[in-house]
Amino acid sequence: MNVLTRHFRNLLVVRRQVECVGLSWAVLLLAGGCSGERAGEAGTSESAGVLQAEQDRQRILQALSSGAVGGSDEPSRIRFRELGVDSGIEFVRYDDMRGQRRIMEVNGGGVAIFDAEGDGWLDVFLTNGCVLPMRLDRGETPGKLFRNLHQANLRFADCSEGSGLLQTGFCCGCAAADVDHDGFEDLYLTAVGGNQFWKNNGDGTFTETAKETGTQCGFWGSSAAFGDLDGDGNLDLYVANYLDVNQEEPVLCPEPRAPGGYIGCTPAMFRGVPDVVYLSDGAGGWRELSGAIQASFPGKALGVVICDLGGDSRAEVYVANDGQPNFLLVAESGGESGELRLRDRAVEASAAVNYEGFGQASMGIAAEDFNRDGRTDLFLTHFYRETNTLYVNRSQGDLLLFDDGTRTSLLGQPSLNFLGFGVSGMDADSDGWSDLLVVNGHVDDRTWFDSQQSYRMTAQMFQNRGDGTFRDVSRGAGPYFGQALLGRGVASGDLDRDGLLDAVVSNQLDSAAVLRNESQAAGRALVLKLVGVTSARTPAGVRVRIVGEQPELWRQLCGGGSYQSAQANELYLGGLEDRDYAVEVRWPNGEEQMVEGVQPGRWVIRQGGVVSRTPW
Ligand SMILES: [Ca+2]
Ligand SMILES: [Ca+2]
Ligand SMILES: [Ca+2]
Ligand SMILES: [Ca+2]
Repeated sequence: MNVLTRHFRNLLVVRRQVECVGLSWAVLLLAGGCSGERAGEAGTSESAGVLQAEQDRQRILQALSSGAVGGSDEPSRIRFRELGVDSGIEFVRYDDMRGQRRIMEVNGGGVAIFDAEGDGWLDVFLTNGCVLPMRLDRGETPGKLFRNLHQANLRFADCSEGSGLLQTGFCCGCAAADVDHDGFEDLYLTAVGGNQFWKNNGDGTFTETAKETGTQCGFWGSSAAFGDLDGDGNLDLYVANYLDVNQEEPVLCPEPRAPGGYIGCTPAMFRGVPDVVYLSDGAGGWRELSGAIQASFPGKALGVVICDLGGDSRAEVYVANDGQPNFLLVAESGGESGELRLRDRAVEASAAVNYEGFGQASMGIAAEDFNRDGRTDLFLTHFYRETNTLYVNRSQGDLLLFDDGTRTSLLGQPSLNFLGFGVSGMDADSDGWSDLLVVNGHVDDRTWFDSQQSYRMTAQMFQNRGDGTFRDVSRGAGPYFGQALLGRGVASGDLDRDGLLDAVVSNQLDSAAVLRNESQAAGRALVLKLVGVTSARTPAGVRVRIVGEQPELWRQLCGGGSYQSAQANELYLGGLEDRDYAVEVRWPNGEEQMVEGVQPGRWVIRQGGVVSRTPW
């Protein structure tokens, strides 16, 4: 079955499914129109589809015989060492779990990898929960800021107190970017009952500004992302909101047979709440854009990424909804007011539901060009007994189109017994191909009636083989991948500046983990910090390409991604040799800059020409 046939089938199945979630008939008719046009084309290329299917089958059989499936013991280059409390990061998230299994307790929190004081070294922030309802919070469980001490053995110091970044309340996700162009990255935190916006003062301290900027929101915020949605050069903010919950009298699900007398209620028992967009004036002022999101239902959003998916330098927003079709929001100027509108095009683009037409329980997102064809693909983590799903980007021109590559990539089967949350699409072994680090853990302990359904789960590492398939290399990736945990947020960045991407994981009921990358690098890497001048200082959407590499070797700076976590605002291009390269930078405002004589290493490229190299 080829791309267009699948697209047609998805539209038919989604038509049945969306009735459950209240998608309007207007959208269905629109989708039906598109599918009708393409059905004829699909029929004429049926033989090509059969050939493709046979090629897919051969590739899967070949991969099976080489041990790619089922977690082979064949050694891989990828290896991580968990540093434990020696790293200086000592943190166990508090979620006020008291046995009633309130839905707010089980979704955990995230991690931000960002530069808190502008010294070029990546620091770490972990969000924390508190006693619920929030009015009982006495500030005893703050989020923590850990400053990078620039040591080769990777050490951090807790500098929460000194920085004034004293997060209280029940915080979940985080997003980091320099939103007011002063050279320092600010931090937005989502929460149950009032989000927080920490402005970086540039002197190592932070000030909370959500109330004065009107960005508190008030819904249960899960993930957030920065990106320039209206194209004015200032980074806007998308807040992905989850469920309508009452902190004072939460919905509970008593179950006498369960230990403790309760089971976790499913999200289906709650209403979704709409996401919110805030537009920035670039100087610290924010305005909520009401009616910005043109989708047919409010969504139960857990993850969000802002990325250019169509290749036209215009930002799209992809939203992971829990148990519902996902959103692919395309920016357009709306009606008489000329205000920005984000219209959901996920159904037409075959990116709303998976190959079988199911709206899966989507949590985390990795947006990377996994097959190096120049287009950013999407990988989504999902519930137990659902596959994680790879949406391969087939967009051409103005047509946004995705193909479900879960089966052919071999990423489906190994995810069935896992409940995935955070995911980092990192090139762990520096061969130029983006791999996948997935952290897992159930939301409910169901072991009392189903011993197969683990509560704590191991994290997984999938190596991109460069031929469209991935190999589960978890077993050889270090002892951390043998530990059963409740993994939630994960973010990556080159914390120790050795040219390999490290990661930090936020777990529930267990310590947060610093995973130092000790892989055998297949190639050298270029780590780039891009500094916008006429574009936003954190130039979300910037694309960097290594000239002449085939297949395409490029990266895009996206906002958000993973689950409730903020990835380092740096670009990592691996798989290089020790020689000079020419690097093409496409800034978000369309300016192009060619930088020649770039060797592997850490570089800062400032828009308009200033380039500097820092040795490893
Ligand atoms: Ca720093
Ligand atoms: Ca803007
Ligand atoms: Ca691609
Ligand atoms: Ca790789």
